[in-house]
Amino acid sequence: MEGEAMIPYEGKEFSAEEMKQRSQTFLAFMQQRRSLREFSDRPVSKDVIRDIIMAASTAPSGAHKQPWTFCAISNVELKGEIREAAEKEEYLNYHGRMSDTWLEDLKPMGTDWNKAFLEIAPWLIAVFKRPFEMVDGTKRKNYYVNESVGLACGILLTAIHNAGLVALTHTPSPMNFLEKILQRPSNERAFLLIPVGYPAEHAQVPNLQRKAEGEVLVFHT
Ligand code: IYR
Repeated sequence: MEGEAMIPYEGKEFSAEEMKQRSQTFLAFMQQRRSLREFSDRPVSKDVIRDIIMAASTAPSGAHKQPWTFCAISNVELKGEIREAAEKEEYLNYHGRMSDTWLEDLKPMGTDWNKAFLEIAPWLIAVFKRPFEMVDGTKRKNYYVNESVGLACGILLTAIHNAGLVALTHTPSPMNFLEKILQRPSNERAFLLIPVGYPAEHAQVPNLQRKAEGEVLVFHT
């Protein structure tokens, strides 16, 4: 039995000064987030991974259907299987399936088909979207599934950064091998594969600049 239909909102309000301080501090903190491809094999506790994922699962979703499943993998054999399958697809991507323009655009990232990080990182988080649910043997569509799961992944990456860890938003393509290896039910589709851990010692990142305010923000006041 659910509780009452509506309950009072219990949010915290900050003074104008505190609000300004918090938003500036958070922006500066988020400016430090980087996608990494060089991970340490240092272990990360299961409790931290659980908290990070449950933070992601607070995301808003269409009709509050929460159409996501997060598989957190530290099992060495499974990570090996996932790496092997991902590299098989990526080899084909980098050797003919991706356009010349795409390969050119990726040059600054220094990527190739080798995905050693899938075995080195202590955890892989495989995110699945659930386009529909099976309810009493019938299909019930979920709503705004990509938007909902994308929002959850944004919070996931923020929670990882907040914990002082690093991640890569990895998109092996196609990635239906994840559904098979992790034996997901028929209503789940792989959405993203996110290695999580500490950065490798002396890890490097591409020297990229983020767009400036004038390029991404339009005020209508
Ligand atoms: N999925 C490939 C290619 C790739 C594509 C984009 I768009 C990137 O920003 C980075 C990589 C890979 O992971 O190597």
